[in-house]
Amino acid sequence: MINKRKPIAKAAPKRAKTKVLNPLLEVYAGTNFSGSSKRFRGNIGVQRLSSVNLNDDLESLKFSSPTGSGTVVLFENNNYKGEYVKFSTGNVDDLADFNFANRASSLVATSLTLSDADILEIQQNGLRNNFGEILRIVLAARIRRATKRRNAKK
Ligand SMILES: [Ca+2]
Repeated sequence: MINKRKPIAKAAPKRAKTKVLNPLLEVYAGTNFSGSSKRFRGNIGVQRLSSVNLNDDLESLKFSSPTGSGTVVLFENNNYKGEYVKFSTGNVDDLADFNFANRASSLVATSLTLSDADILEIQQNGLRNNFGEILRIVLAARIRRATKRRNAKK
């Protein structure tokens, strides 16, 4: 007897694929893309790598952008301060080659090509609105939750 299969439910219409125009940054605690890692997509700034448990803990990275151009900047201190090193798209298998192993405390990744003047602007005035700042949002949410808890205790 032929076991007729149930008609397969029609798959939900696929969402139109969003155009991938965002750069993708992957950072690693070990050399050669090993160890703990974290992915960041989009034009973003990470004010504190400590928030993803990677403060002073980056040794390699991969950076790609659909436009083929872009900039990653690693900063020695939180909030884009201190010495920095910048890279265009590509892979860096050992940040020690740039004297920046286990030093980065904040970073910026963007499909824009940033000049040193642009970076100085970021260091002095912070990021503009066309950047996301993931960890500021996380921090704000944390503060909100803490305030709620305090109020609930009253
Ligand atoms: Ca640091």
